[in-house]
Formats: sequence, structure tokens, C-alpha cells
Amino acid sequence: AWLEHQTHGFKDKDGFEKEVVRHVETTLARSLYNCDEQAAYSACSLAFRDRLILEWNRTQQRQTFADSKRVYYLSLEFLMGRALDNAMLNIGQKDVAKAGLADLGFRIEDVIEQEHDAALGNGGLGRLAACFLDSLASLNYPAWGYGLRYRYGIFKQEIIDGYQVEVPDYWLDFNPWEFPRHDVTVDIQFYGHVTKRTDDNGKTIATWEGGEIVKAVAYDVPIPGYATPSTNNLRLWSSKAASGEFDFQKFNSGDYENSVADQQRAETISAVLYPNDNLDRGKELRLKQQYFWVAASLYDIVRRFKKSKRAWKEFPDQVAIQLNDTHPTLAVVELQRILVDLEGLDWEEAWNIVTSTFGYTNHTVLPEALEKWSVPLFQHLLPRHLQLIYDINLFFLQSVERKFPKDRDMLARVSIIEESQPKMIRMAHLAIVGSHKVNGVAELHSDLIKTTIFKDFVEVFGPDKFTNVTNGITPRRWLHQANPRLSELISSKTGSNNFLKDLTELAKIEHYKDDADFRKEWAEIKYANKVRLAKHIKNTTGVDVNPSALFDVQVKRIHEYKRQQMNIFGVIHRYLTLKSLSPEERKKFQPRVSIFGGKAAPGYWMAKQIIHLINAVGAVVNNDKDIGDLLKVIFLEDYNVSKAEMIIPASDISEHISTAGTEASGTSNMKFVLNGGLIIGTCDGANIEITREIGEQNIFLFGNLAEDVEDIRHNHTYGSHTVDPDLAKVFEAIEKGTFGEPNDFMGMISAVRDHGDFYLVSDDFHSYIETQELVDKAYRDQDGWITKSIESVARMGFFSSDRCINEYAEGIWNIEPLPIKEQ
Ligand code: DL6
Repeated sequence: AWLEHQTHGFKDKDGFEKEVVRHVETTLARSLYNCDEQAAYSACSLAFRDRLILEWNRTQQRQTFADSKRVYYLSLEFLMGRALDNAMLNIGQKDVAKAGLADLGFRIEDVIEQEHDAALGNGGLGRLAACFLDSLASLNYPAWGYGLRYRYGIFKQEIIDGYQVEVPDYWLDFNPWEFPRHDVTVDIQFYGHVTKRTDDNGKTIATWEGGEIVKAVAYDVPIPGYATPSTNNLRLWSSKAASGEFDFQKFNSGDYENSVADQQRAETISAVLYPNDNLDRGKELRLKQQYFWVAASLYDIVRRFKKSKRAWKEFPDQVAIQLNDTHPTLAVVELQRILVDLEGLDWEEAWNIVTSTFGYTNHTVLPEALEKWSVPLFQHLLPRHLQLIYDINLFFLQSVERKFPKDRDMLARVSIIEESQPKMIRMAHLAIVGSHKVNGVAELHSDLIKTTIFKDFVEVFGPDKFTNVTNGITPRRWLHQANPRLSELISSKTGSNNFLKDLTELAKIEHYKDDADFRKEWAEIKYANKVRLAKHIKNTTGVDVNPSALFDVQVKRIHEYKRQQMNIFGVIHRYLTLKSLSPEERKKFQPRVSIFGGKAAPGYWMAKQIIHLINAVGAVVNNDKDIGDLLKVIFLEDYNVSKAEMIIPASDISEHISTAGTEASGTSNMKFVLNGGLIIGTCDGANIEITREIGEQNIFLFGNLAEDVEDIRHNHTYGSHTVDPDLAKVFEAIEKGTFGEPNDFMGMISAVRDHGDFYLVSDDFHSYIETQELVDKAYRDQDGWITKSIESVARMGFFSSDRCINEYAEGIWNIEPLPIKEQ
């Protein structure tokens, strides 16, 4: 209905075409005869962008006048993917654009394909932030995202001779979706020293002086909501030298190189996204990025609050700030600094405001991902913040001491400062102490943080401070946009597109699960998606795969805890089994295509070895005449959001096989099931809740449980540890050189055999192989498989990021939607 009232949409396809032509001829300064797909993409984006701007202005004005509480989502990563398709869908005029582009001689799919992904994130954490922005706008919540405008997002991955090679991703060549705000800048201070004096009332005044200043420049990205005019803002900061372009004096004296040095040094801050997923590297530039971004964002938020002329104590009634993992935790300290040092509030009053404002989401229990910063580094870079952290810690430990008198171990365990050499600042502890709510991202994960890494804090603060918000995904991108035919089929049965706003409406399709036509179409859609992926595989790898084979997909960041190594060992086991059979026996086997994709952090040697083994196995298996279509092994280069939109709808079974207790939630598991693919997985993260929703009969679970993992590891170290016999045969084949030089893969083998098998690959291997056999069997019963697929999709309503955002809004942020009135 809002479309009819929309003031700023295109009237019709002619209106759209006119705008596109205008942009081609004026903004792009090209003639229509010289308009290729790239130019058509540019002009089409600009035409939609013009629409967005109007709604965006209206939303911002309304939010300002209503003076209601806003939420600010601070995330170092926003893995947005492409924007045009999403904008067309959310504005509700994709059909108009399709017809208009066709008139101009273009297929809309080809035009959409021209867009470069906005890949300002590593994986799940960054993509979750992007889904949240979509839901916040769609549900009309007054919300802003704050992040960094990296010049280089996550690197582009090339596979050369089976190895990952990283290539820079320069994505900003043409980006119509951002608006530089050269008038919105903030000076950010680094280094320097602190002086203290006592004022007339005996109060100590601290002043942070000297050091260097870098300028933060705002770039705004409009975030349209679905089927609502609400258009929120994502503000990304870019760094510039405070002193302007370059040093004229040095330039004039002929020192050309150094004349631009300051500028280059400043611009380095927002130059590149750190390419680590679930790993903390402790680099100075990363800490600089964090402070730069957090300080600019808080300055902006405080500036906006001050315009309202309210008293400081009302700050938490107007502002909720969510910390997406510990990366923005410095915001806690920065707000305390603003309130105490700059605004002159008492410590207590300021601290109450701070803790009522912040919420902290934890996304991992992996120790290597828990951020720590060295005290000497802090002392050098942010001397005043270090003092404040010490004060925060002192007051906090005093309160702990009151509650647990003389429990020194407790004090040492919860302290924000780790007494190591050098001393380290534990950012998760600071985030917990500085927030009023702490949440995990799936039930198991939220339980685990309460019983393991944050156990002591539950005793200190009580259990109510800790809560769970199970992750979700936006059905607009991950169903409608990725799988338009399935979305259309669903709307034909549910009666409208309303399920895209209320995903629980999917339940209605379960009534049709025995309807022959519905089932036929369901199967046809999956097949067509597989044909599309098979074409992509052919084009990018040269390998022919049969779309009727079972497509088995594992696409995600490459990490030992996600256990792609177990998957490829399983593939080798399958290959060896096939080779040992007679041609007649082989024919009884279910043909499979094992598809992998994902990036390894450039410095993660083991993850790179896993990629190499997958490619080496593919090179042998795919060319083995005995095997033919029975098994193919594919590694898809450069997995990213837009590739995910093509790969996920084409999957029959996908793998979510992390060691139990290591994957906080996972979100691709939700995307696969929502697209009618079944999953094989461990009892980990959101797999458990997916099982609860869709039913045990519709998922293939295997492996040890989280509660047993510690004991098993203990046994590896202190008891006996023998490698599973089937896995031992796999190792034997690798060591014999079946897949090339064995030394290239020895790291993976010895991790299991000689170094304690931390990720329980051997312990879970047998159960994994057996369960894969069950998958084969189930797939051969196509009728049964389709029923499982339909039932699963029908029961996925819970996993919408809309549900998730409503839970945050009610349980953590205390904010209300602010619908924009239709004109
Ligand atoms: O919550 C989003 C996403 C989860 O779905 C994944 O299970 C989890 O691994 C990921 N966590 C991180 C942690 N990074 N840091 N810090 O990316 O979060």
C-alpha cells in the first residue's frame, strides 16, 4: 500500500527510462549509442539513488523532529554485497526497472551483475551487521550504523596452481551509493601526553595534549527499508591528514616525497580491512583504526544529542549503542572521557550514563579471537584512555572485592588488566563492565559464554545481565533476491509477499507439501538453480558437473574449527571407496559434486594448506576416468556475498560441521535451509535451534557434543589417541603422493595425528562418514527429500533478522519503531 502513496518512486517505466537516459547523457556524459552494460548499471543506480535520497532526507528529518531514541550499531565490518538489486526491491520498483531496461536493450540480470560487491567484512560478523541494517530500516527503527570506509575491502582471492593468491580489492572506482560529507569532519587525536591539575574545588582535571591529529570525513550510505519509506543511514569514516593536501613548504623546497608523507600516513588508517576472521592480531594500526572510528562516531552521536539541549542524565533515553563484538569497546572509555574530561560530570554520574547506554554482543568463544591490547601500546597511542581504563578497573575491582572479600583469584580472573608480561587489556572484560547487557548469538553459545569465558562475571553481576539473541538473516536478500522463483512460488501459495515482512507466514506452505504440482515446481526450481551454478562452475573452472548429482556445498571462511579439512578427508575416503569397487558396484553410488569456497586469512598457513589440498584432490578426482560423474570436487574462487546469492539456492546439502562448541551461531546454515537445501551438521551454534524448528527428521546431525569436547581433548593429551582407521587410510593415500607432493599437506595430517587433534577431526570422522551415507540414501528417495525440503523451509520463520532486531529493540535497546507517515 505504501507504494501507492510513495511520493518519490518512478511513475512508470517511461519515467524510469527518462531518468536513466538523463543520467547516461548528463551525469555520465555518454551518448545512448555508446551505453554498455556498465554504463546502464551506473545510470540505473543513479536513478534509484535519486529516489532513495528523497526518502532518506524525509526519514532523517522525521527522526530528528520526533526526538525519539535512536540506536547506533557500531561495527568494524559491514559486508553489504551489492546494493542496486536490494534498492530496487525495497523501493518496490524492480518490475518497472526490468521493463525499462529491456526497452533500452538490457537484461536486468546483466545490469545487476556489473556491480562490485561492497565487501567491508570478513564473514559472519560483517554480514550479520548488514542484515541488521536491512531489518532496522524495514521495521522503521530509528537507527544508524557506524563503520570504517576501507579503501580496500576483503582481498580478492585467486586460485593459481591450486594455491590461494590475494589480490587487492579496489571497490571505490565508481560507487554511486555513498555520499561524501566533506562538511562533516572530526579531528581525532593520537599519542601525546596527559597533564593533571586541581581546580578551585579540589577536583582533578586531566588534559590530553600534544600528539597528532587525523581528520575523519563522513561518507553516508542510505539504507532503504523493505516496503516502507524509512531509509536509515550508514555512516562510514574515512581518514585524511588534518593539515590538508600536502606540506607546501616541503613541496616548495623540492622535498616532493615527504610533502605528501603526512597525508599518506593519515590515509593509511582507513586504507584496509584486516583480513582475519575469528583471530586477533594485536597490530598498532588496527588499534588506531578502532579509536579513529569510535571517537569520530561518538563525537557525532554526542553532537546530535547536545542539539536536543537535554540534560546529560537523559542520554541513555535518547541513545543506545550496540558494540558488535569487542572491536568498538574503546567507545565505552571515550564516552567516559567526554563526560568527565570535557563535560565536567562526576565520575559516578558519567559511569551510570555510560553503562546504561552500551550493549555488547559476543560472537566467539575462541580464545585466539578475544581481543587484548598491550598496555605499553595503549600508553603510547592513547595515554588518557589508559588512565581511564585503570580507573574503571579500580572501581570495578573494588566492587568485586566488596562482594567476594579476599577472593584474590577472582579479582585476577575478572580484572580488565591481565598481569602478564607485558600487561594486557582484556577488551571483552572492559565491554562487559561497560555495558548493561551482554548477549551471545545462539542459545548454545549464550549458555557457553555464561559457563566458560564469562562465568565469573555472571557471579559478579548476576545472570540477568547476560542474555541470548539468536542470529537471523534478512529474507529479502536471502530468499527473494537470491531465489526469485522460489519466492514467487511461495507468494503464490501464501497469497502475497507478506512473508518477506513476517517470515512466520512461511508456515502456510506446509499445507501444500503433498500437492503434486507444487512439489514438481519446487523440484524444478532447485534443478534450475543447480543448472545455473553448473554453468558458473564450467565457466570458472572448466569442469563439467552434472546438475542431477547431489550438490554438497561448504562455503564459508576457511578455518580449522569449521573443519573443511574433515570434509576433504571425507571426499578422499569416498574416492578411495569408489576406486576399490568394480564398475558395476560403483554404479550404485549416489553421484556427488563436492563444492567448496571461502577465503583463508593471508597469514593462516594451515587454512591455505586446506585450500591447496581441496584443489589437489579436485585435480586428480575430476580427471579420473573410473570416476566420471560419480564424484567431482570443485573449489570456487573468491567466495563473496553475490556469489553466495547464486551458490546457496543451488545446494542440496550444505556442511556446517564445526567442532561442537566452537561456531557461535553460523548464519549461512539458515540461508541454505531457507532456500530448500538440507544440512549436515554438528550440534553446534544455531544448528541446534534449526533442528528444534524444522524437526530432527529434516537434518543430518552427527558428532560429539559440546559438553564432551573438553574431556576428549584431555584424553588426547593424557590418555591414548589413535586415528580412526578410515581416516588413517586417507592419510596413507595422501602420504603416498596420490594428490601430489605429500609434504605440502603434512601440517594437516600431523595436527590430527601428532598434535592432539584439537578440533576432534578423528573423533568425529566415523560418525561423519556414516551420516554422509545416510545423506546419499535419503537423496536417492527424491520424494522423501522434497518433503524434507518443503517442511524445512515452512518452519524457518524464526530465523528472520526482523525477529532478532525486535528482540534487541525490546530486551536491550528499549526503542520503538518510528514509522514514516505516508504522504
Ligand atoms: O554472529 C555472527 C557470526 C556467527 O554467526 C559465527 O558463528 C561467528 O564465528 C562469527 N564470529 C566472528 C568473531 N569475530 N570476531 N571477533 O566473526 O559471528
